Amino acid sequence: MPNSSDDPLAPHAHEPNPDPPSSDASFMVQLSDGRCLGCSPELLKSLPRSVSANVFIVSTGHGTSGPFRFEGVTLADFMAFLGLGEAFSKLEIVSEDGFGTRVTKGELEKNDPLSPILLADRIDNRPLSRRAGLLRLIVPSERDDALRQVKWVYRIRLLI
Ligand SMILES: Nc1nc2c(c(=O)[nH]1)N[C@H]1C(S)=C(S)[C@@H](COP(=O)(O)O)O[C@H]1N2
Ligand SMILES: [Mo]
Repeated sequence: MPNSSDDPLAPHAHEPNPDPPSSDASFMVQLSDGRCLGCSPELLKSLPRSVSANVFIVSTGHGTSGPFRFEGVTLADFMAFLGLGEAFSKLEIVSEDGFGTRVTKGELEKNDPLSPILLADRIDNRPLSRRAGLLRLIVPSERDDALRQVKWVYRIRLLI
């Protein structure tokens, strides 16, 4: 019988990984037919910019840090820029270390303009370092265990 514990993206206890899996912050968007588009964080600099302020990173093992002001491009704007805004019902956002989460289209549609779901490349008015997670997915509504705050985004996969 399928068990949610077989799914690494289901809620689970997790010790945060402090070390980037690589030095290269390139990432890819994987279409539902398997094809991949290569992307670089540079691309985000030329897109409409958004901010999520008052974000807390709540580690169950190491306490809470923040509030932070994360800046970047909303995940919704990024997918629309690629012309893929209607091409999925869910997105799977994973790092090379296997950590990840899923975001539904419904969540993107009801994005709070004051705290949207972001692909963040800046924190507190400074560039986000690779060590701190470049690119980092920020899901401001998650305030329990940081299990959706994906550091080192490596692949955004479209699920239909
Ligand atoms: N890629 C990746 N992202 C991750 C993790 C991880 O292990 N790998 N750990 C998560 C957990 S459990 C926590 S508490 C936070 C820690 O974020 P920080 O290192 O910025 O404090 O990152 C989250 N994002
Ligand atoms: Mo955590």
